[in-house]
Amino acid sequence: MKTIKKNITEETTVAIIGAGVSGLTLATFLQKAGIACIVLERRDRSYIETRQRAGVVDARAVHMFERWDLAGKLLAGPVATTINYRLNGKGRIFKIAEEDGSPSLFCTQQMLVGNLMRELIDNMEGDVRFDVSEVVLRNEEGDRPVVTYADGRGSHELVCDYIAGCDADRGVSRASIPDGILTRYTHEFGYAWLAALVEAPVTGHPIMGVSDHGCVAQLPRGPYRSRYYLQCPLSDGAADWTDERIWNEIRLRLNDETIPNAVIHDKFFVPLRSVVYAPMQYRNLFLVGDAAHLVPPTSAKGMNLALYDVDILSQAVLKAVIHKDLSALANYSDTVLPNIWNYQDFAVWMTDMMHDAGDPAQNGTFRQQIARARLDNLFNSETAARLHSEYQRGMN
Ligand code: RFL
Repeated sequence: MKTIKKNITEETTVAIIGAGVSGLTLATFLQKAGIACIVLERRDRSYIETRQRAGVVDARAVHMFERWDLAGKLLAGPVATTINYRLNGKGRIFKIAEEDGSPSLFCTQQMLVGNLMRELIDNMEGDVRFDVSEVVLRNEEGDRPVVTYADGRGSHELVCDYIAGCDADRGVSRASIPDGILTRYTHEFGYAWLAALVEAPVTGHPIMGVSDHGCVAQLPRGPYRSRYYLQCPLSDGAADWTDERIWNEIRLRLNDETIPNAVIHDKFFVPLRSVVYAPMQYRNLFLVGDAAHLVPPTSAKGMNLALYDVDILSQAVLKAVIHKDLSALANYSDTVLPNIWNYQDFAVWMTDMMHDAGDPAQNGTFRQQIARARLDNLFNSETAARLHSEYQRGMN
């Protein structure tokens, strides 16, 4: 029998495109503040709940969740406050200086996303629509924005006051902005990371390793797992890295023959790049998280910057809707971008240091020595160590 597909028109205050970490956090805050919002997500719920990425919610983001009285429900336990910066197998332990207030917390991105979904959908009856397709944004001067999309029930039209583009780098939100409005700033590092999620926990300190054979990192992902990262040429792909090759390279770069092989759950290949789009708004559309900026994973800041954007945007929407004051929304991009550039600087600093200090074929022996001096400085200068701690905690 032929199904009759309907056209359905609805209204809401904020249409949120994308149910990743930024879309779900924004929706949870708005829902808690009594502001109507609908989230549109092209994937299904179980896919989102199992997508593995970041591991640490930095102290700044912890403070934000505390302000919303959600930290206890959403975040997990303490995280290591040390980093083992190894140089050709020789370790030096950097202690991240704690300040007053809450520390950063361990919480993998999929734990946070799973907890947000439980809080938003199951406890607060928030409206998240999965498996939608053909999302199109209309954001004309003088009209209320309209988002159209399709699902199994037919085609839909969502009339709203604001659109939050939380659909990352390849989404439709940023792509809907006419040519000539945004400037794209980008930096390619010229190499990639192979990311491997393994069935072996970090047993000592999280590792950031420099080696003559390339960078290697091991970061915690729960009591049983960790994620290894291996620098590799852009010409490689995940298929070029067999499990045996990965373990051999980890042993070589950490200069430790005793590391045993373990199960590798997934591998992906991430070309290292930094990107910023400015401004981060156009009429009533506001770009959030990876839709507006990317940082290399060396900095562990992508998710945390997305949460920073949500912090500023949620407060601006509250001011606009509850107090009828549009000033913070008008200044959203100008408020957020200085922080983004600050952490782009941190990400470039970390990435250059960790890679240039290794294989001199990378950028030459002069850059190798400079990068090693930078690394030494973290252990020789209290001022440098303090600044590094501030960046790690997201408090700079
Ligand atoms: P997300 O989390 O990718 O969510 C975007 C959502 O939008 C949906 N979507 C659409 N929905 C409807 N219609 C469309 N047309 C759509 N197009 C897309 C997608 O399905 C998805 O659900 O973006 P968001 O919210 O901006 O959050 C950004 C973070 O996810 C990202 O920055 C971090 O994962 C980056 N990142 C890390 N960040 C950290 O803070 N610390 C880390 O240690 C860290 N490690 C990492 C990372 C990213 C990695 N990859 C995958 C590049 C490690 C890796 C390997």
